[in-house]
Amino acid sequence: DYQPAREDKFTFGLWTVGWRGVNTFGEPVRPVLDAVEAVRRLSDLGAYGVTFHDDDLIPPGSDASTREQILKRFRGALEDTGLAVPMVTTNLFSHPVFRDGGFTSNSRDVRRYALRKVIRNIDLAAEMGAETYVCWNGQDGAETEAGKNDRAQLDRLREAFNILSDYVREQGYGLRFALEPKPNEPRGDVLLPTVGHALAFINELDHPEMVGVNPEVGHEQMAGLNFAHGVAQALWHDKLYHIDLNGQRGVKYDQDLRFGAGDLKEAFFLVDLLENGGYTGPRHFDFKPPRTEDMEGVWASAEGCMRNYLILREKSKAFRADPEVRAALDASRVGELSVPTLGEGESVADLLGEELDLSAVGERGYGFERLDQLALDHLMGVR
Ligand code: GLT
Ligand code: MN
Ligand code: MN
Repeated sequence: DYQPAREDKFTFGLWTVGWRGVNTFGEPVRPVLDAVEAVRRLSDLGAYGVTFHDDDLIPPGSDASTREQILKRFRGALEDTGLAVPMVTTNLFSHPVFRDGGFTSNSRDVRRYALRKVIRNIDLAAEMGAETYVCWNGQDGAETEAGKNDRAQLDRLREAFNILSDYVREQGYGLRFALEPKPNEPRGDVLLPTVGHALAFINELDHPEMVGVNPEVGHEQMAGLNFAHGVAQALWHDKLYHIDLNGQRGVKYDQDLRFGAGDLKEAFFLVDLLENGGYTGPRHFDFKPPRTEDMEGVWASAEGCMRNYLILREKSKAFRADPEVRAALDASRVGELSVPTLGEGESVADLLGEELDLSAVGERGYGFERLDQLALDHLMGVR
């Protein structure tokens, strides 16, 4: 009956179910959601954990005693429900001071403030037992070219992660960072626009082993890229530290639809990959319930994210177990790609001594259409 269980590891950002439905032209449509209420409802729905930005939980500017009070209530709700906090992140985008970004603002004082804000929240993340610290460069980017020195911007981003990695090591925290790429929105062009850019950037850090990626379905699709392929490469590099699941329909503004809405076929292959590709982290939903919804609709939307994941997981299992699919995989030579091109003990001399029957092999078809149709048949529920 697709009832989520804790071991499914479904997690939600407080900012998702708590999103009040503002958009560029419209005011908020829903009331403020109390974090404790969010924890209780998510627990009732079968989630495993919650995640948050510092500001989702503690309004910026709160004094120390208010902060303590809020945290006490929140911890109480976590204890009552048993929900975990596997990931925490920082809001470096809402306040006007971040209008030119956080770690890469042209203003040095803003960059120093951004680092302080993150460091303070890292302490809280560690205390809550989080394993992953997500960094989304929300406002780091540009609308113009002349106003940004791109090389200096990358230097400052690297400096920030070197400082933060040193801090985490000095404190002995078990945290790892996960960079979240996005091609645009809110900036015209956002820094580290895709998974590929982020992976390349990580190699330039002092502690690359402490930094991975947190790809989001819609963000890669906004760039017209295939999300499942991006995630596969992140896994190949051992860099899939976390993931943001949601839905997006093509190249347009960031829709943050519930998981499964949007490109359903890519969602199927994504679940297939996560379930079989060695990813053991949380299945984190980062969606925004549409503004047409009241609070009941918000919970229906959250439920839908998990339900769709579970359905797709079942479909993927059935697809992999289907004897016709196995035969089709063989016919498509899918397994052959895992065989090294040079055999053990072989050398280039062996290659050079070989002939390929060009006309015969040139006629070889790969049968991908039949195989892919079997996937669609499973997905559409006719097999
Ligand atoms: C914001 C954004 C998300 C990021 C969050 C982490 S905040 O809602 O749309 O993609 O994951 O900062
Ligand atoms: Mn996200
Ligand atoms: Mn998004």
